[in-house]
Amino acid sequence: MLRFLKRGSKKTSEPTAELANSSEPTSSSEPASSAETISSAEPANAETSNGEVDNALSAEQAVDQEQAQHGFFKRLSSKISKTSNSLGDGLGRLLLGKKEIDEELLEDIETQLLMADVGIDTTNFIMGKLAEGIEREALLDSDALYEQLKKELQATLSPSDQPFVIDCNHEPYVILVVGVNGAGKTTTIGKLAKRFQKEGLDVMLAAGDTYRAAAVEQLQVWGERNNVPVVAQHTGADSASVIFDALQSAKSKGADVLIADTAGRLHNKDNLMEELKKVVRVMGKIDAAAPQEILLVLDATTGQNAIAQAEQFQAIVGVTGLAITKLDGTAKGGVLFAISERLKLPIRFIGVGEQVDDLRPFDANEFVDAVFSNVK
Ligand SMILES: Nc1nc2c(ncn2[C@@H]2O[C@H](COP(=O)(O)OP(=O)(O)OP(=O)(O)O)[C@@H](O)[C@H]2O)c(=O)[nH]1
Ligand SMILES: [Mg+2]
Repeated sequence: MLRFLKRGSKKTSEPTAELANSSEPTSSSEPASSAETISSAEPANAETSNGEVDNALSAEQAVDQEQAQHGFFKRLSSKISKTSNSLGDGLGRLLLGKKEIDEELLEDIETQLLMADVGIDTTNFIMGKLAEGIEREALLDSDALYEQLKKELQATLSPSDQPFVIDCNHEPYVILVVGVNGAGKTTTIGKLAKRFQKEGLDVMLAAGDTYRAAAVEQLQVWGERNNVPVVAQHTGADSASVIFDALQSAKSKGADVLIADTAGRLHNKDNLMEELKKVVRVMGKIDAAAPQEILLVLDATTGQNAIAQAEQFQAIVGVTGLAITKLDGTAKGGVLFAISERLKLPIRFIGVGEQVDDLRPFDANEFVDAVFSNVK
């Protein structure tokens, strides 16, 4: 779940000043009116002196919330159906029905994990844990093995189960989004902008991908769709300077969140990776603590290569969180377990489609449950 650490007193003034830079958003894309609409559309935050109405509302909201949760879970299960077919259903078929545990069964489990891209190291680790249980005679048949395997998979993900928290003491809270070409950075930014906006936060975007033709326009389209201002310059401009301008602008307007896009880069190209260091350094001139989050976007369909990418980005700029995209398009969602086991980095969000609502905060138990949701 998304959580926000609220400032002691939330500012009341809406941004009104025009941005100085002509390349910055026009007043028509200012968030003021949308911010008003959003806060008035959030009954949970409404203050009322009538306690009864309050209680009635919260009971109704609790039911709504539960239904929404159930709906989300069903959607998640169907979105990651390729992974659940290969991993969850595959393991279910192998294990359920109180079969005897033998070498062949253990080998089949191993193969199933490897096929779902759990990775050799993580698979060995999990198989080792199961072998311990068998030796201790704690696991006597395949049903027990199945339950234990689910537990081990959940435990593997637990270091990454750290929800994204926006600390509103930072004004703005800056998220720098990095990753290789086509990983889904810009799409994830669009989805995040919508999500934060729904939570009543003033969001600004920085079009820091000045490298790829049409990258600026792509972000602007997301901005226009959601009525979120986008600070941009022309293609070929200095990325660090665009992001610097955006941070200055976000500060002066009192934005809650600034999300900065960057160019996709090969993780093994030193000069491009150096550019990212510059972006971080330049931001530090305005706010020593910025960026508050360096969100690395990884494409799940790239499998084990995602781990190599993460290690490189981590070494250069220090990744603080991950968004793993395209889990809808692959049977290899098992890579999440490998990523978590190897990197121990928080997985903040998972992308399960191209639409704006196809982004979910990552919850380890929910993910494992969704993987095994079809298993009876
Ligand atoms: N199926 C699916 N497609 C996605 C998801 N996230 C992004 N995409 C698609 O992946 C493609 C690349 O996404 P972008 O957001 O442009 O990727 P990028 O990292 O910004 O790419 P560059 O700017 O070229 O570095 C687009 O066609 C997106 O629609 C996802 O979760 N699921
Ligand atoms: Mg992009």
